[in-house]
Amino acid sequence: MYQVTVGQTIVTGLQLVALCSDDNALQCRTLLFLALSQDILYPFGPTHRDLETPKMDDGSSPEISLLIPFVFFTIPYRTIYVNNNGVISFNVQVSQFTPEAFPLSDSRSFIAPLWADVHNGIRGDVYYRETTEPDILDRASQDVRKYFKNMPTFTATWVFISTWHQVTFYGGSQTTPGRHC
Ligand SMILES: [Ca+2]
Repeated sequence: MYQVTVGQTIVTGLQLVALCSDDNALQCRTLLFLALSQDILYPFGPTHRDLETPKMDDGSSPEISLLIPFVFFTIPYRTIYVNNNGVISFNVQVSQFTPEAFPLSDSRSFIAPLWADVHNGIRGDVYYRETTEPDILDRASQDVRKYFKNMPTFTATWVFISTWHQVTFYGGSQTTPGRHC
């Protein structure tokens, strides 16, 4: 991914964690993590049975069927796509590499943790998995209670983890990211 500078700190990993609870009515939230090291991120990669998007410019995962519907702005979605250019989308893949302001003029609906011209065909990996592992659910529940003060009893029953790990940008190389934005 593009290297992001936060203060004097350079961030080289990004993860979007989507999670839902069905305690009462189904409710879902998303958490975004920028990381200096893998320690901050939820576990990811092949050893955690992650799947990986195609290593190519502007590529996407196949349509991913979810164990539960993910509720986004009151609409339940039963499938999603993980797109290399930093977008989790509903209904359609997104190959668009130039971000634009929301709401989009064509009414597409998606989550854009890092909408940029990523090129993981050159460097890096885009991983994803859904899980109901107890350790992950516990961590997700604690994170939601920590970051959403109005949800002190949130109990995650499902989690989707997508990770852009050390990806570079279109025009980058094996030794980039080196561009700051
Ligand atoms: Ca791209």
